[in-house]
Amino acid sequence: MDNSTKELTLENIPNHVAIIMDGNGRWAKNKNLPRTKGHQEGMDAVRRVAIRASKRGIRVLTLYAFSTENWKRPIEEVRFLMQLPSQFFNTFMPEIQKNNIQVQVTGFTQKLPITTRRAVNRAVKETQDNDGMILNFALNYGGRAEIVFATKKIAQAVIDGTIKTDDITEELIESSLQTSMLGEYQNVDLLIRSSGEQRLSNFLLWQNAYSEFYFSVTKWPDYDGDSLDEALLEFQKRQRRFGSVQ
Ligand code: V07
Repeated sequence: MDNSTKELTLENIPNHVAIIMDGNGRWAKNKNLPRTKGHQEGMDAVRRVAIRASKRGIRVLTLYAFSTENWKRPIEEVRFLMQLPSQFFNTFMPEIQKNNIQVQVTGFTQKLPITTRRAVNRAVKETQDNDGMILNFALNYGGRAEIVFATKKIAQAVIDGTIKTDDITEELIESSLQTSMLGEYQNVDLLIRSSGEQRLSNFLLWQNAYSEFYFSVTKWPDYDGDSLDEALLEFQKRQRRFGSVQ
């Protein structure tokens, strides 16, 4: 049977969806606007996609907001990016609460400017009792740096005698990563990247080991709930093919 005509169902929704929100700069350039305008519009796409994801029953949505490499960008751009988290919550906190969304953060957050850190920590605290979707922002995140950090922590535990070498298992490594608070949903089921590039770019290296990859040509500021649905439908088609005899 041709399953290309099938519609999105509420079964087979991926638990953990992770998105590389690419194409903000290119979107702005095409419109002769400053890059910051692309980031600004990209923030509204975050709102649209988070609400749709929560309505679809996704348990965790992880968004790559700022990588450890992004510090190399011009200082004015970095400064603009660093005030986006507080702007995001000033504008959208009522909608986050109304949708029972819990905010989390993954990455080297101690190295963020104090104002950014405060805004994020406050949002995490204000939403900690919500039991709907986890909206997890990867902020100052790098996959290799995360693994190096976890490795040092484990090595020190061996030196201290708290654990033996044989206690190093996949489970122990997972519990040492910056996504450990996601518990049973720590591993990604569906990875989406917008704007046409087809690379992982150091995003959740361990956690993407078994995920489905979906690439969209839509630039992030144009991404919306229906773009997410297209990715979910493709995920379901692949699951059905995987489940059939052929
Ligand atoms: C950022 C907008 C989306 C496109 C990608 C780059 C620009 C939302 C946040 C954010 C982060 C943490 C948080 C709440 C909101 C954000 C940065 C950039 C650095 F707790 N969008 N967005 N952070 N962009």
